[in-house]
Amino acid sequence: MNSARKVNPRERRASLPGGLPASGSTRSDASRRALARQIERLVGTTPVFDIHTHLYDPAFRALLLWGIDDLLVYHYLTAEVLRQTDVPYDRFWSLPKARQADLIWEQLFVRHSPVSEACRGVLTSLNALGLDVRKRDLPALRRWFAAQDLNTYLDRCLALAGVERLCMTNSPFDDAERPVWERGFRRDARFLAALRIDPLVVAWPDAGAQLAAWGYGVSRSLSAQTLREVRRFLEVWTGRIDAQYLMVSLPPDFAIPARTGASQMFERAVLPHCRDHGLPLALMLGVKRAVNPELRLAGDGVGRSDLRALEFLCAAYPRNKFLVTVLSRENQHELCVLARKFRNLHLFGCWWFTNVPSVIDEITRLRLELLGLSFTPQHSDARVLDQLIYKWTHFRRILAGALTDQYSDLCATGWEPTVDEIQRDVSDLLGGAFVRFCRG
Ligand code: FIX
Ligand code: ZN
Repeated sequence: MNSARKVNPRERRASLPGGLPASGSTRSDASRRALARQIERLVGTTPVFDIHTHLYDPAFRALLLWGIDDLLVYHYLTAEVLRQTDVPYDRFWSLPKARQADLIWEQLFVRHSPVSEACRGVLTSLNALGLDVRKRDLPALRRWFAAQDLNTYLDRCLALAGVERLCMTNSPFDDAERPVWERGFRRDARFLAALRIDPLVVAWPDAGAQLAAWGYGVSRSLSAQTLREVRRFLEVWTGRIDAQYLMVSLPPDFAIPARTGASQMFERAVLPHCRDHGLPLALMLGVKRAVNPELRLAGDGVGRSDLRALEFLCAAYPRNKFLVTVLSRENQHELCVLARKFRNLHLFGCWWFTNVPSVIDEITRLRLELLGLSFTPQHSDARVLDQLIYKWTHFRRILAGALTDQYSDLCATGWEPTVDEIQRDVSDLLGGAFVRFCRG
């Protein structure tokens, strides 16, 4: 990927200011501040490859969400507002989007200070777009967004977020997106596809009934013929969307090997397919779907995953590549240790409930300490275009802080990283290592 920013050749050769001070014990405050500024600049200007989002190529039109109302009704905020009000759930869902947004604005921004990460995120994005958030004027914000042209606005959001390319989440089982792929369209090269296959693994035989309706010769039981047809389905969709990887989210108790349909589906269809195409399989582990169904998309919870399943997969299938993120904070250390054991395992992102500054900071430092630079510390999971701005602004700040500490500790040993070396490392963290893993 073309991610290296232009560096002045003089600067390239230079070591960072500082190094061991005369005493040999600590760096001076001034040299540490210079190091921090340098890292902040490199982290702030290196383009990102955002490897998991729920955004769509603009050709999908209304499926690409953007603007103030979509920012406000993000499911992270619906979960928060439904704690602050006693509006009955069904009454809330019966409201049109703009009225839901009004309620969220009133309750989470006006009547209480917007201190949660999801609230702060809205304000970071608005502020970066040059909007005056002090006025607390929702109608004025709506007027501003209504005047934007989507294509120009898309470029602006990507530029403000520093996102060069991103992966969508593409499900053939989604009735809104499937017909767009089937019709065909001119791709925007910045939007890459990832084939999402949850129903095949967690909702068989319902998913089988869908496949049968689309002309695949499948039955309820996972017979050899059915599994062949599932592989044909995967072939068709991998090719149609030019998938960069396949992806599935799994509950905490997912087990493999096991005498379950999910285990069979993996071992006899999904893994062979990924091997044949050299494609990674992304596993998002630890989600408990619909803990409170009344909250709809906001109703999912978290559980600690049994990572023996992942250990088995990595060990038994060395020719498969696994991209993995886990939802439970309690799993993070164990996951890092697993990644040290298996080179076919690449960790990515601070997913969903771990995507809050205190936990991102902890996880990122842990990964740097245990894995060095061979992982992808973040993805945005953005569902609304404008969220790219805040998700990456907030993350870059944390990454710069963590890297400053790591490089300062390095300097204390007498090893002085050059600007070029730090640029290389940051480019790896923001997409380069992912690209190499996928190609390898
Ligand atoms: O399964 C996923 O890809 C999750 O990221 C989503 O289902 C979830 O709703 C989300 O948006 C989390 O950030
Ligand atoms: Zn997601």
